[in-house]
Amino acid sequence: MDTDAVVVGAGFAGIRMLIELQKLGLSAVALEAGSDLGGTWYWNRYPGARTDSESWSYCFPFPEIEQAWNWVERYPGQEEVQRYIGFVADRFDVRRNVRFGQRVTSARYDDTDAQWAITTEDGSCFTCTYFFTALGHLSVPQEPAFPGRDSFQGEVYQTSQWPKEKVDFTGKRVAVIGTGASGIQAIPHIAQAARHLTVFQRTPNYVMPAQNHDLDDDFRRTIKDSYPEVWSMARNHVFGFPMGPAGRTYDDVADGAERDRIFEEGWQAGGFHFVFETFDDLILDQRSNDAAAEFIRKKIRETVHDPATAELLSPRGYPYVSKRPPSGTNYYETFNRDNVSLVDISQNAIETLTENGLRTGGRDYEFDVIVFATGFDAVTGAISKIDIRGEHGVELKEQWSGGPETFLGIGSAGFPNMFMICGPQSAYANIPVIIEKVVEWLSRAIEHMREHGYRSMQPTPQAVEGWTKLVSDIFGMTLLPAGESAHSWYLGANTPGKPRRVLFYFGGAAGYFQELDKVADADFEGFEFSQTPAVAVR
Ligand code: NA7
Repeated sequence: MDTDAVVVGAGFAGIRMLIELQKLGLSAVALEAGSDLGGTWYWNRYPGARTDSESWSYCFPFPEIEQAWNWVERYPGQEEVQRYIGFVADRFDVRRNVRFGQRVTSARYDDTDAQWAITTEDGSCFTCTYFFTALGHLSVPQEPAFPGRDSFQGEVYQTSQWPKEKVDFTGKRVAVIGTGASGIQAIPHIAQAARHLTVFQRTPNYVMPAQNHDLDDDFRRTIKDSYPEVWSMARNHVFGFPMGPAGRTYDDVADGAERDRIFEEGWQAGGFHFVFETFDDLILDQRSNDAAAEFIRKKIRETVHDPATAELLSPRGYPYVSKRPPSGTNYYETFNRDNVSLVDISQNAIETLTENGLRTGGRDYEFDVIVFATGFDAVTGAISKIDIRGEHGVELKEQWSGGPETFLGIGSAGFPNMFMICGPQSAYANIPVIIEKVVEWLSRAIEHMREHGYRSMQPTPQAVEGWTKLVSDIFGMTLLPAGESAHSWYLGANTPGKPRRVLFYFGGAAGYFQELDKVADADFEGFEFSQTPAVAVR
């Protein structure tokens, strides 16, 4: 099949791109491995899965959708978000352009006719001029290679590959391995049903209370009436949230009690409000970070009755936010239940799975169910699973063997018309807000090519080098590099053997948007264009 564009993935990014391609009058097909829309929200259907972004900013700024769609919760659950994506796709009638059950295995650029050939697992081939990847940052599950994996006779689940049917934990002895965002959301739900739940924790997290709740009609009305302001705030916010800056730094508040009052306000506001509305230098000034970290540890001690368990749950030795901070609902409270226990595996790795459970620290534990909440081969995992070859047959995997190198997180040198929607080194922020901007930018880029009769574009090696350095320099100005010791996926440090490379632009959503605009306003400076397959124009 030949189309103008192929989009790989039908989550937020894929659907938004299809809508844009339709507006541009281009023919397009999206190839999706799952059997429905949703991407992350299709696969991650474990109990408790929900966003850590408030619903009214975890969406697209289409006025007709904003008015028609009614968010139910402050932080929508998996089902609600997936339904939203379907609603948007149907409103714009793009679902018919999605081919489900199509896992892409290779993408090859043909130098002679400047076309991409995209092949899927079942051997189908799609040729196109524009090749978009919309793969998500967290789409390749990672299960540690524990010995004895096949010997375990009970049920095994992975949070990010959860079955569509309800999993019944009633009366069962359950293990959860991993206390990242997924484990933290699943644990309180599993604990309610299980006979006994044992949580295996390697690194304690700083868990914010989500303070989730249902939305009422008055609130929905207010939001619907103020979407222009919501988006304006989100686009100017460092993380793409409709929040203002805290407007103060550590040194502005000398009194410890006053500082705690500010932290308490952030804690009550919930989720990322604690990060962004307390002190603006939390990830820049160690003292500010230490104060926040100590406040959170105090909250853990106040919540968890058993002091030894509270201490085990208390993160130490790495800065707050240097690992992505999760939001939880009744997370710390769950450890007060009689049927929940916590096992620290920071010093004693899981040695092996056994027929009846697992062994760690020389002790055998018996389970009916083991749940892996062990995260993802983040950001580069999905793209590295596709055999992508650009000009002259150059392999992307080979080019990125030391870590990804992109310009703006969108393009890589030597890969004409391959566009990553929020690829490696794009902005780390509330993802739909970033997707919206990137898709608009891509639309402008395509219009630019059409106006000038260009056939293809790709970033120059210099632009890629400059961007990679900028991304690394910005990261180095923060406290975030210290997250490496705590296996932060911002750096790929959660995946054994993965080259360490800063995987995101941490200059904020607004900073990223300025960079994108600067490039587009200067006739896409940093990209080279080609009118025919053979002639490059700088
Ligand atoms: P995360 O945040 O990467 O969490 C994975 C968890 O699994 C984390 O607690 C890990 O411990 C643990 N883990 C990983 N490997 C092992 C091994 N070998 N042994 C024991 N424990 C292990 O993934 P999530 O799915 O929870 O969340 C990903 C993102 O989704 C999240 O940040 C949000 O953006 C949404 P570690 O901390 O590495 O010591």
